[in-house]
Amino acid sequence: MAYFLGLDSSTQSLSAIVIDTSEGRVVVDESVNFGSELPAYESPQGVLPSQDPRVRHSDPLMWVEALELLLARVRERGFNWSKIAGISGAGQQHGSVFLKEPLRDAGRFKSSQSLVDQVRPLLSYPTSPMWMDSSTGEECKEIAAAAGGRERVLKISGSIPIERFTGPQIRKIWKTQPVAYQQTAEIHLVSSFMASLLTGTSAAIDLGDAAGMNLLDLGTGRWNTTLLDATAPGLAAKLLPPIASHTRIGTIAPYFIERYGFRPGVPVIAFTGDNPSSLVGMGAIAPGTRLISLGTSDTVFAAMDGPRTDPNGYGHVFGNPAGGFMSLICFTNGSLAREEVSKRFGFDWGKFAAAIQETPAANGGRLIFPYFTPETTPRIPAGVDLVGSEDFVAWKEPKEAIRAVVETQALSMRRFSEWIGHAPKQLVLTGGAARNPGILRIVADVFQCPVRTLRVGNASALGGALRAAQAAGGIAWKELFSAFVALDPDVNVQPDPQARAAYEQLARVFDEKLNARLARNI
Ligand code: ADP
Ligand code: XUL
Repeated sequence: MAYFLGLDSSTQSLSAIVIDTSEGRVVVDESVNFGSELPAYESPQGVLPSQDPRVRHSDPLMWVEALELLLARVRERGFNWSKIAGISGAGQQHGSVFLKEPLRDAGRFKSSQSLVDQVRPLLSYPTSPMWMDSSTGEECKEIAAAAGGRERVLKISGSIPIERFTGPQIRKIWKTQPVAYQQTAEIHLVSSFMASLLTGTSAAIDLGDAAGMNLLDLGTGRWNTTLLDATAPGLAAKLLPPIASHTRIGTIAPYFIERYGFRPGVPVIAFTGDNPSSLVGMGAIAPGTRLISLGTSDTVFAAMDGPRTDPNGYGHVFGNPAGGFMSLICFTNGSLAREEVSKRFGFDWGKFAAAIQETPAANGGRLIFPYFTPETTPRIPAGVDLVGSEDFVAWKEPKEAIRAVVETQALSMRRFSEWIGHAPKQLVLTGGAARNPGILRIVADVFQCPVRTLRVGNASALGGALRAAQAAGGIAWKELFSAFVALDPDVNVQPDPQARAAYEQLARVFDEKLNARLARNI
């Protein structure tokens, strides 16, 4: 049996990739978009509406229903799920799911009823705080104070207390929803929640995703008592001990065997975070390649030799699912900001790319900050006008405005990823926006570095399938990468050396303007 399934439960969609390792082919590549296909959840971009711009939650039942929809659709299109020999996957990082009871009986989900109806009563809190939430500034301060300072939290967990990270989010639930917290028996990340559904039994959190919680001791790979105590009382009892990412957590639950025709006994390998999974899906488990994912958020990441931390407190250290560590910097206003400007001007992605081609590098020194929602890198809280809407209104020329937003994003990625060290020799890009030639051009010119993309677009779902093949199928990474991770021969964007000086100048403008705005507003 040579078919392996990788799932990716991301912000806006759930995707599945099936690889056939005997033929070296991707045989299924399918997605369910939450906003357009599950409108009943009223989450156009995968997130529930909220009066407070800092609060961002999602409905975990939407992810459950998407799983059913996806499995049914792939089967309707003629794929037989009984071919699958191993499953793994990934979830958007940091988001938490609160369960009233641990799942112990793999047979508890009955195939005669929908999974959504059976999961609903298990939730001790109906929604999941997710990575775009920035409402836990107070909790971050409290955790830092109780744990001996931000630097200490950084040293132990690889990140200072971060608003979107799970620990501060859990603390907020404990403070504001004490009954729900008290009724919670188990807390999951999106990754371990999705894995638990598939096996019908509670899945532990893997070391890759666990590092995004402000709770893990990176050195020992265990939950850290100081951080647990600083976060919420009784937290240790609500978390299963973290596990290595290659751990086989169980086999596919009878529910999926009966409903979708999976073979009994198919192993499920621990799920991980979408970024750690992309590291695998991009074949970059060893240090040396710098990766950029242009999804809902933009992330810059790379495998690391050791757990070196960002002295400025913006970057993070996560677990590398293949062992060791990875660095990551996350920019909340990635595609969110690009969508915002393209919508304002009524530009589709084709016109968006053309706008960049028709305007000069560095736009004569003008910038537009892309902070349409609160930003994590640099930290821009809600209520602060950092887009500089006065600049925006003054932009009579939409094409220049589009270039300005993307250039500012690229400059920000360059500046805030400097701590990773060594200048990259090549950048490999993935995510929805990596299809846009205009964006690739700007990234190549700003970094003065060649930009490549991969043949299989969804690196996170592919990473899930590859991890399943490695851990459940015993296939070596090298073999898997040579079969499935190929650079797209048609995309090789060389930097324009003539743009170098213009971007050095623009980088200085960026620093000055950003520092001035940060000083003025915060
Ligand atoms: P996520 O995994 O975070 O849900 P994806 O990597 O699937 O995100 O990327 C989805 C986003 O990619 C869309 O929201 C859209 O803004 C953006 N996108 C899709 N196609 C293009 C394109 N041709 N140019 C620019 N952005 C695009
Ligand atoms: C990473 C982060 C996002 C989410 C959603 O720290 O918050 O990239 O994983 O993709």
